Amino acid sequence: MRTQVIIIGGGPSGLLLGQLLDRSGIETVTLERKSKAYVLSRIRAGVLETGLVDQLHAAGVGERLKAEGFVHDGTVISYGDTQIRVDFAEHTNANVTVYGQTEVTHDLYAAREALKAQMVFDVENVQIEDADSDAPSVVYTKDGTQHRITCDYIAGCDGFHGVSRKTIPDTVLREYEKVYPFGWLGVLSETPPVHDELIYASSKAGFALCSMRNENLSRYYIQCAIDDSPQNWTDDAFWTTLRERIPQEYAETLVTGPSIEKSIAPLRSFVSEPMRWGRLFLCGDAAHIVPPTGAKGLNTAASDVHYLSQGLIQYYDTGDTGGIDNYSAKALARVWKAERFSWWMTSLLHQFPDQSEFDLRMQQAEIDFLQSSDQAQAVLAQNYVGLPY
Ligand code: RFL
Ligand code: PHB
Repeated sequence: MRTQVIIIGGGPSGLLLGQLLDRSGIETVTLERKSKAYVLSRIRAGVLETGLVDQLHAAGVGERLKAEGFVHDGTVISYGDTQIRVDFAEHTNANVTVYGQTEVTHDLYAAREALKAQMVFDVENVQIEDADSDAPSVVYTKDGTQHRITCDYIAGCDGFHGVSRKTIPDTVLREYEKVYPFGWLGVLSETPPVHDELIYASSKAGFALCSMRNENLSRYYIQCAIDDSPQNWTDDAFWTTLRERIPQEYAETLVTGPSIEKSIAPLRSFVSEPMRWGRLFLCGDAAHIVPPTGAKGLNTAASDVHYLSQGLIQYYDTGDTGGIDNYSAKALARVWKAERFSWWMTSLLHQFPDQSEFDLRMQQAEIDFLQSSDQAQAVLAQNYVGLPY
């Protein structure tokens, strides 16, 4: 079998890329290791930059997002007794949309199916061959039978644990990593959000985040030990800890209920360079990871998809490889800025096990500066709503 572009991974990056390419008349095949139901059961990001929202509209999947997404014009940063509302609208003329990654993925699957896109689920032993030649191919096993697809290009959209990045020789790849000494315990509950904007809260006992999905679905996170497990946390213990970490006015009005999902995510900053090797391109979590503080994971995956889809469309329309040749450099320039912002938000708002009194004073000084400076708030707002593509 032969196609133009093989997409490895049916997460948000792979689905969005496939949809944008197929709508431009480029033939794709998507290979996904898991089932569709499994991919849709993952609860992850919730905040979409306008760049991603625009791309979802361009991909023909903006309708439900427009009807059901919530536009947020600001966020609350709380540190001890200090509360700062950062106004995105005032500082940037832009906003973010609160709409879960699960919903984005659901809408993209519906659109892929409507286009009769070629998607193969439950594939095993995916191997990329000859990516550095003019005749690359991908081999995989499905129901015990091995298949081979030849192609022009391969998009590695298979997340942090995928095969794509590992295919690039060590002599070519450079990896940069920072692992944080804590995780986030997240809870989803069918309760009204405690506030109509997100609250990023740092207290002496650790970080907490109040987020949401809709009027009756809340997403809360608390900083936890890196080796902690969701089974160690009863719902009551979670709510008590959350209340201790958020400003009193919200602690008093917080509506609690049974958790419908509880999971722990580790926090990591990671970048691998370059994002292209021969005819293989890395996209999204396959190439980089951010800690979730700042909500940049899904959004950075989306900017990669933008650069790559534009480059491939340019190539298939005109034969010009300029866009794909610049892909890695362009994508990485934006990735590193998202890495910086996520690292900064994480460093500012968490309790670190080895934190000294000096480190605490640095956090406090940073918060005081943020509170007193319009420019500092503008910088936060500009990064939070998303840097231009
Ligand atoms: P994904 O979502 O990991 O999708 C990759 C897909 O590739 C499949 N796959 C393979 N398919 C075929 N062959 C193979 N060999 C394969 N290996 C893997 C996988 O099954 C999967 O379906 O990457 P993508 O598409 O780049 O999307 C990136 C986003 O999902 C990610 O950046 C964000 O969700 C990150 N993230 C969060 N970001 C936020 O902005 N806010 C959050 O609250 C937030 N929470 C999270 C997160 C990521 C998490 N991970 C990855 C552990 C919570 C978690 C737990
Ligand atoms: C979420 O709603 O899951 C969420 C929102 C903002 C973040 C991280 C996660 O920074």
